[in-house]
Amino acid sequence: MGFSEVGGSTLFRRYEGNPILTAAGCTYPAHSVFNPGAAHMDGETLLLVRVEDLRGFSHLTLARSKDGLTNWNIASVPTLEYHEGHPEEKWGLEDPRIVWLEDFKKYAIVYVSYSSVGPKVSLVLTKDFKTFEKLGELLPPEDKDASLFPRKFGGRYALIHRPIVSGEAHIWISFSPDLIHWGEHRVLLHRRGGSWDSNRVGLGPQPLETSDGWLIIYHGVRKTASGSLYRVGLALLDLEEPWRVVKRSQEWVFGPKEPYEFIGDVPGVVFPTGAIINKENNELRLYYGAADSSVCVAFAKIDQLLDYLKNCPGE
Ligand code: BMA
Repeated sequence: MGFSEVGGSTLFRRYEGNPILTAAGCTYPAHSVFNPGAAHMDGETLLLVRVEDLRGFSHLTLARSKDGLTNWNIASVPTLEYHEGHPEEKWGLEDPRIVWLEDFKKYAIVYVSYSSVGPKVSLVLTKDFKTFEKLGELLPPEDKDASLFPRKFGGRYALIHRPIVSGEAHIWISFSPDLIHWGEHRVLLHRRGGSWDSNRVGLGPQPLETSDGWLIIYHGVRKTASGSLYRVGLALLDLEEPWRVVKRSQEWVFGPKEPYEFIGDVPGVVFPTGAIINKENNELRLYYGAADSSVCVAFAKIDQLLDYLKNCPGE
């Protein structure tokens, strides 16, 4: 089965310049910056960063960099924030995941819109990250950790999300012909009793298409006597039937270890929400929130992740 070094093996390597973004580096007063969605556009890495303001509400702000690591150009005002007419966002916008929707020739950003009756997953479209079209919530509360797939399956869009059903937090997949009406809801990845992902699981970054299937990076939560530990696991979904889980790691492959992952608002949290694949060297940059306080990045080779998954069991 190939059990690896405790704490997530050697698959992911942290960037030595972590954290790459902090509240202190924000262009306006902010409490924390974390859990960014990521996209590649016009030769730049774009991070849509969750910024928590000094009231405790979150909005999303764009940061751009040529190499995706340094010299971040951070917008001087919030990029996406609550507006009247969107009550689903009254308590803030959180944790975006971004895909390029070829159908629309637009980026689809699915994010948590925190309504006064609980968190929902909502959709906004953009072609340039300058103008945005808010389409509102996709599903009722309580729901989080969602992303569209970049393409359709049998004429239907697919959404991975994490509703809480009867108090249980599993990862689900749902389908829609029009991005409005959702159905065919199925559990995709269960939380696993006794394991590092025993209390909750939720999608990490957007699903990543590889030759072997959709690479899913997800977070798993274990509650401990001193709080929850958020770690990261891998799964592989069938390319054409993404409701079929082909492989799932038994171990976590990345977990909190560095001081910046233990010191902050929520200690013991690594929470990936964005990923960029550099096609030239097949390297993945995984963007994650550390301790709900800063933005960090880690690297992995796609081939090594897929090789590792080959030796893992199915769900
Ligand atoms: C989850 C989400 C994330 C957060 C994580 C750890 O439920 O709310 O935004 O990073 O908890 O606190």
